[in-house]
Amino acid sequence: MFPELKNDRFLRALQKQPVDTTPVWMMRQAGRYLPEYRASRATAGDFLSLCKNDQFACEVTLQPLKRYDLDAAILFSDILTIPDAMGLGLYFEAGEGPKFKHQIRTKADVDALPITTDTDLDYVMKAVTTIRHGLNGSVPLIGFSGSPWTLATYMIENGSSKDFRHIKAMMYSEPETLHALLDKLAKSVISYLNGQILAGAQALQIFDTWGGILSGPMYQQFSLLYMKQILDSLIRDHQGKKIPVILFTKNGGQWLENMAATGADALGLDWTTDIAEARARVGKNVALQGNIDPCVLYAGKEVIEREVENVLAGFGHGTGHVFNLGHGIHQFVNPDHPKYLIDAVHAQGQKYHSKNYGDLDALNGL
Ligand code: 1CP
Repeated sequence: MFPELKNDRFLRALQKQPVDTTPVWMMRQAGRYLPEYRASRATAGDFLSLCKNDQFACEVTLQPLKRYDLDAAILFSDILTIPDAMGLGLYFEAGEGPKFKHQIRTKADVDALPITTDTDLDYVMKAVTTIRHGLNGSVPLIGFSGSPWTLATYMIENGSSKDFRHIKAMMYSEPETLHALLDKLAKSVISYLNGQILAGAQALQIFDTWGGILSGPMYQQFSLLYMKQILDSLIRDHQGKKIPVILFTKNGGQWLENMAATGADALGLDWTTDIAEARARVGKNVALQGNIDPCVLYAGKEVIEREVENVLAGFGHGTGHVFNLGHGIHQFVNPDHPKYLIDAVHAQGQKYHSKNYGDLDALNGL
């Protein structure tokens, strides 16, 4: 029903199958650093109108692919669609980031929340299908969701936070209330992501942007446990194709072994983790995605090419690496610069994939 996939480098690398060169995409690749994105947003009216109209969502998803030789597209949407569908009333205030009309602070607030299903987020499923057709088989489409913990931070703090004091206060003084919320979110995320697979997503990423603010034991109980529940309930094979899942906990570098044990196919790394060490620790079990500092894109071509080489060499020879930024691209980046990065990954990446992959894995001690 969908056109045949022409470039499967990204899906192959996630499954540690041989590739000709390292695949690359960028977190937040569709967004404010692109003038054409800002123009589409102005036409649509605002950010949420872009997300809620499948034609607009498709248009902005494809914008970075027109400029750069990317190996994957990511659904244009936001992680906060689930809390919005739970009735919290998401809105964006200029310069302030996301906000809700209703915040979650008490057990009564949590008890009143519904568990959402994919039909509550019909507009997202429709966008996935429209984008998949719009891609016309050029590259695979990534679906995504926030992790339950990360979604809960926004619902309880009512937007972005610097200290996360409300959610942490709840975690220590009323843990059962927070667990009840995380349980509802995990169930909602499962239907949401499975819905995206049925609608046409070919890989998934779970964004645990705020898992890294937790202590080790709290990370296990309040973030990782729920991501594991999600992984256990996702459709992992659809119409004869594997649907790889990437788990990204920002600042989660110390917990890679625990993250790999969830059964994820790949782990996203931020730039604070050494990719060579990460590969030595978990590279046998999972592929790795990352992890150049997004601020490298503020520099010129030569520096970008040098830093790309450092990350490629850090991972070393053989498959199992998807190149990415360590977090989302910044809105002030010059839109000419990502091209230097993406072309450098493809050109310089070839030499890491040229021989017998099994032997090269052995050379790397894997
Ligand atoms: O003004 C605008 O145009 C809105 C800016 C914007 C954009 C472009 C927001 C608001 N969301 C998005 C799109 C978005 N968000 C994508 C699109 C696909 C792509 O990658 O191209 C994705 C995957 C997200 C995911 C997302 N939203 C995350 C997880 C990833 C991450 O960067 O850590 C988070 C934490 C959000 C919340 C959110 N939505 C928007 C903003 C500005 C934020 C962050 C607020 C904060 O800093 O806490």
